[in-house]
Amino acid sequence: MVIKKASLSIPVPSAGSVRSAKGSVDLSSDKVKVSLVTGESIEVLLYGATVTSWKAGGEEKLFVSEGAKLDGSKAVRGGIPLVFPAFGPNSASLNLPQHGFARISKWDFLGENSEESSSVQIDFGLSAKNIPEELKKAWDHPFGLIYSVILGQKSLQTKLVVQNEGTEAFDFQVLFHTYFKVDDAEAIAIKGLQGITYNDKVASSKQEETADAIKITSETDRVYAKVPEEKETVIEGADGTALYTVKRVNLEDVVVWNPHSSGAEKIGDFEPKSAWKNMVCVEAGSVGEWHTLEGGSVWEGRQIITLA
Ligand code: TA6
Repeated sequence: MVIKKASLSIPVPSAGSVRSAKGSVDLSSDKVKVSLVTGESIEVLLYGATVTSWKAGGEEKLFVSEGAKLDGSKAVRGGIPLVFPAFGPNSASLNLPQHGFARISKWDFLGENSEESSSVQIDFGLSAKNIPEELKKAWDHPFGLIYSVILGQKSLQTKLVVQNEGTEAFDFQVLFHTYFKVDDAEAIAIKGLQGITYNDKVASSKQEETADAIKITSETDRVYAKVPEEKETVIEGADGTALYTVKRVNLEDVVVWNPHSSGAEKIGDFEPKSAWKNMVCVEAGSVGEWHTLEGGSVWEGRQIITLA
């Protein structure tokens, strides 16, 4: 879906709190916290606009490594890092850091802009002015990003709007790199991807998914391509109940990643090394191909995560 450029004039608030009947939005120097009157909450670092906590029913729903840096010194190992404008090795081919620059840049907080009575939406902005000169040279396009994080009682949504502020088209990829917290990664099942062709980055092969229930038994790193939007991805617990359901809007790929014990050993900030058992990444995005965005146009993609 591409819509013509929208003009934005949202005031950028200073530090402080905004309270409403739904809850509160608290801005500090490095993060924003949203708390609903019903008890749910999120925390989002201005660094990378990285969601680092989502609490519901008194439980943390996102995995963050104990070795994660939360001081802006490197991409957060956990939560929901935002991959843009390129995924994985494509970043390197553009001479960009792994997974691009969005997750390692300081975003502007654009305030609360809730559109629904049952949820609170906070927005973040990033444009060429926010990114270091050397990265600008690697991907030199006049872009604007508006990233929305929307907290509901039983849901968390992340939405990215990409604006091409120039006259020349540019290509980009995008991914919400969500680290879901689970009790035992080897006991869960991931459903909704049967029949989809995937790129197995561990086996370096392309295969069709034959399993109705995908199990994590070793290092798993797969890009499921062109997954029909109506096929939601479900993470089921050991007892068969749905823990998380991921719905995509205008995002055609799903990445499934768990480093398992062998992979965790190789990742410096993955701590403790046994914590691979307590996470699984199911990532909604568009990373199999490149999106071409014409000058002056706008693209929007969204994931909607719901709890059982
Ligand atoms: O999304 C899966 C993946 O691309 C894996 O290949 C692995 O590299 C993971 O992301 C973590 O990447 P990071 O750059 O955060 O260490």
